[in-house]
Amino acid sequence: MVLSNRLPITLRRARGKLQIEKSSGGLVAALEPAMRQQGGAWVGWPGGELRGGEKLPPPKSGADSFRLSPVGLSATEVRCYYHGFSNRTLWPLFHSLPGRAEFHRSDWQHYEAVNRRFAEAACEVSGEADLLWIHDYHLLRAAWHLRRLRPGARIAFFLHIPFPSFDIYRILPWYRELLRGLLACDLVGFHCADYAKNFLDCVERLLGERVDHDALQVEHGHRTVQAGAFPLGIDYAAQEQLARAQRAAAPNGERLILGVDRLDYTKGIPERIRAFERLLEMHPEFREQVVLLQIAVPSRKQVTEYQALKREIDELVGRVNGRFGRSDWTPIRYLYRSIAPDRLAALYRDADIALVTPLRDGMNLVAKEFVASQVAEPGVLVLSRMAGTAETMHESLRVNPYNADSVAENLHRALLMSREDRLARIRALQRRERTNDLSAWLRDFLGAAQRERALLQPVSSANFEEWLGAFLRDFRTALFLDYDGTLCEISSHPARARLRPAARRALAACAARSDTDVAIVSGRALADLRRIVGLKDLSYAGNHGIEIEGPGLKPFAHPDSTHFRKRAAELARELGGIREPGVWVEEKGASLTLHYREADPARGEAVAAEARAQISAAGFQPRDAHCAVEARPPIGWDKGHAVLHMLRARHGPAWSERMRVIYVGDDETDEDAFRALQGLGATFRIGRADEPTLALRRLRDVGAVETLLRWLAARPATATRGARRRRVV
Ligand code: ADQ
Repeated sequence: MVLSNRLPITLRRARGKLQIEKSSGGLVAALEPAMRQQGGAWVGWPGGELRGGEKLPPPKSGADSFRLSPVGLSATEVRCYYHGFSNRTLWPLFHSLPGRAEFHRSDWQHYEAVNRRFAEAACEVSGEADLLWIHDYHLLRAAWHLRRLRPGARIAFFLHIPFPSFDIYRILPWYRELLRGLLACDLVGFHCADYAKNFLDCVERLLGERVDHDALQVEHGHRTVQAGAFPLGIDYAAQEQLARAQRAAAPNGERLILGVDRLDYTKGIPERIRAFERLLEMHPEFREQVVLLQIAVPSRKQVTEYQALKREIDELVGRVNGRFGRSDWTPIRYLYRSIAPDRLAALYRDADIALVTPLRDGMNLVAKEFVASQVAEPGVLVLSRMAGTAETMHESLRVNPYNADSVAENLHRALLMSREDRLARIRALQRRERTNDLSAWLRDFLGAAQRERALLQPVSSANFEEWLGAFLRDFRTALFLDYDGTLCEISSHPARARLRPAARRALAACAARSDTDVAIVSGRALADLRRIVGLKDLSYAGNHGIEIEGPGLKPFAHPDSTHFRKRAAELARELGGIREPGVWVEEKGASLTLHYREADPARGEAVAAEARAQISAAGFQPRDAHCAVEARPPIGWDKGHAVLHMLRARHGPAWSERMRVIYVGDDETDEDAFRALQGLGATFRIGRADEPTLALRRLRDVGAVETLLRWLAARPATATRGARRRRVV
């Protein structure tokens, strides 16, 4: 099941009548043959709207058929999702041209809505066992919606454009959402190893997910996401055959330099024309000897930047031709149109040089088509280092497209290159492309998409040494831990949530160190928390920090809490009116929690809704927890306030000069502490990875917290007390 922005067919309306044409472009050419072979369905935008009664062509009968599932887009959606967010935001940014990128919230909102519709359409027409294969930058959020609709689905993604470096990527205001979109997949494929590396780097640094850089895997909660490089190939045999079938062009004695592109600013066409101009300046002997034939297919004509680019190229061509042209020789021939594949194959075959100089390109199929078409006199490929193809096409003459002098020098070198040298280079290029062709790509990608993956190895002490070793050295450590879901698994009843003996030992060992303060910060009532943890030498903050006590601390109760105790008791009585088996109320002084974990799952949401309404009506704040709703007094005090209070109370207002803080938690209420400690501490969120977090890193489970405790307990004692400053993680 394929999802891509465009279907392999395009609807056009000429004089009111619907016409159906085959879509152009590398993606369709690559996938259509595979879909014909395998069957399945293809979800995409047909480029126009069907009116009442009109239908898409029926599927061909027999095994080689696949269905088309059109997603209609309104004019606003085309403007905001397609021309806007896809082509004005993501396209320039992902091509490392951030100066050209625009960021508009409404474009983003339409992008999100259209991605959701694609996901819904895919669910309608696919079966549970189907592989859902999403393509390209228009649909970076689709997997996130698919995963919600179908948690067990097998989802793969392939990006046809570059994935930029961390430095560029983080400019995007919605960087988290897009990364989380990709992490909803099982496999995320790129053209190049460099792009996969950039992606993993962003996932690690921006989302705090654990990454195995050797295996190219991400620990995403309880799933493993595989990244990888799958360089796209062309249908080599077909291209070669097409080139052979063309008549030889009548020789007119000129050497031909060929440029073939969509008219796009990433393709570096003006830069290429300037480099050709430099060649004519630096090497006048080639005037009247060479011609640059530049063919540019019109593209994205509605976007103003593309209109401006077209004008720039028109002017540049005019200038160079005016400057160097003779009555019988025009240096640049420029065609602004699409060319039929057979004609293009003949040009590729007969060109002396293919000049492929994008400023940035995901892969670039023109370079590959040129190589496959070299069935006559061998030519030379001059190729930009910024194209994905440059990662493998070593035998081309690789250039920096921004350096006109160097491109001109390489053109000069190519024009003078001996036949033996040209032949050796082109044969090596051909061999690689013949082997790594389109069907090899499909086989590799689909093979990887079907593979089962084990979870990453659990975190080890070495991981914590790497993340925290330098951060903690020479400082006292203040360690804050949530209890339920962090130090022990969530259980069906709070009374059953017991610390494992190994965790209790490690916790006690941390607390016994003279250079480490340990505090437990929980939504439980203080007395309950102290009882269930059962360790001395620790501080405890109960009721989300409304009540605090511990060594070196004056017992603290928030001044407003007494007032709310009475009202909480009343609210508890009211909530007792929800008579549902398995539902019960835990009274915690100034707050309370209604638990429904043991209730009929089908009734859970209704119970929670009723509880939330009653809690709000009583003037408390309802907050969702694990199969529970908490009622918190509206006193503007949370775990974040509690942590900062404890640090100040114990170590004075300048605590940050002496202390390093670690906070570990697993739920929404811990986010308050993560926010309060931003830039001040090392924060970890445990468990599910599909919720957003402000923590710096994520850990999979309670076992990881135990490892952290053991590492903290065993590390060498701090010698000096915080005189030196170190970077904040
Ligand atoms: P594009 O940016 O479209 O593709 P490219 O890979 O070069 O770039 O593919 C262009 C295709 O259009 C080629 O097959 C070429 O033959 C054809 N074409 C170009 N100009 C033409 C003309 N004037 N007439 C007829 N045909 C023409 C995106 C990414 C690329 C990535 C592909 C596939 O930007 O980096 O290689 O997807 O993943």
